[in-house]
Amino acid sequence: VVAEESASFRDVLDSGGRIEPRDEMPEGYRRTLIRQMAQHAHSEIIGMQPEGNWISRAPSLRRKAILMAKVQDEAGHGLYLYAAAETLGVDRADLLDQLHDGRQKYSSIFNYPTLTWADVGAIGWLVDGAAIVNQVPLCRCSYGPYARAMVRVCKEESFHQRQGFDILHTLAQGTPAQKAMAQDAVDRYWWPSLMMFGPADSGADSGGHTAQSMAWGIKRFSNDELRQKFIDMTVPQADALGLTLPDPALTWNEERGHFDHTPVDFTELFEVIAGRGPCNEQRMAHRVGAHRDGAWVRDAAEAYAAKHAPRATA
Ligand code: FAQ
Repeated sequence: VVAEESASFRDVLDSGGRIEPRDEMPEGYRRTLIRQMAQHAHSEIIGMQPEGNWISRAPSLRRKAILMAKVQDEAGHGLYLYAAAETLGVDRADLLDQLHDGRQKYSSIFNYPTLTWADVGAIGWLVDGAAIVNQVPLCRCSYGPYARAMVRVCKEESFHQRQGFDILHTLAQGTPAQKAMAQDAVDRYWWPSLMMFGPADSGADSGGHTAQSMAWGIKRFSNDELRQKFIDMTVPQADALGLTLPDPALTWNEERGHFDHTPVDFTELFEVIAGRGPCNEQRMAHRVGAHRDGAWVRDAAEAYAAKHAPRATA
């Protein structure tokens, strides 16, 4: 790790190559990747909670089996991402400590409650849909281990998105009460899903990391570009579902070749990121409690490894 970009590092980026763990890299590049990858990993495991809330109440055995598989996939995604982050010389246990004491973040979206079964559909359709739009370009991220982890994650997210669409499709074709439940879930999850892409590219609501992350080939598109891509993709899908999106300004702009929309209220995003969303306290308390309750499993695994270590090296 070096302070400045070296010529060899720049050459790899300019030729579209991959930076690998043993390659020389600027300290800022390494730190940015650790921040983003850890935040991404934390999001995957905190993201198990809102849907996990419905496993015991899924409306059929089939829906329950599918939801259990999805939530388990999310644990797997967390695992790939923590393992990928560890190639940058950090320790997973330390990353978890940083999540637990608030030094690292997780996605704002998982601080919203899942009030009905339709919310599980809205999460699959909108949240996984947004995750795919954000993560497909990350398969071309300049850091090899992150890019490779994203390939498999994206394949699994595509299945997740289809299952969410299928839940909402079934409800939207059902009784008026079921259709209303689906519409209510979409109404509540639409704006928070748009906030997943992060703050605006410019102005008072802008983030700050995008320009540097794009120069380093970590991000390939800006937050607003990806948000627009997601909106353009989702409007026709809402039509196919027979549901509406809660934004009267959504209209096709022929000149821009995109849907126009009401600007996102970033005050809400910043409030949620600062810990003041509807479920932040509950999510963190559950996570910290699960970690504490799992201490004996980690201790047992360590004792087992220690017992078998001499045999493994013999
Ligand atoms: N929530 O300058 P930028 C999933 C923070 S999908 C919380 O734009 P950057 C799948 C940001 O960290 C969700 N914090 O920053 C799933 C920064 O903080 P700092 C996970 C946010 O990094 C589905 C500050 O604001 N996906 O889990 C958010 O260049 C269903 C300034 O922002 C990923 O993490 C937010 N929404 O761009 C699982 C994707 N937005 O350090 C279960 C990878 C921004 O300055 C169920 N990450 N911040 O204090 C990324 O692509 C990027 O990190 C962005 C943010 C686009 C999220």
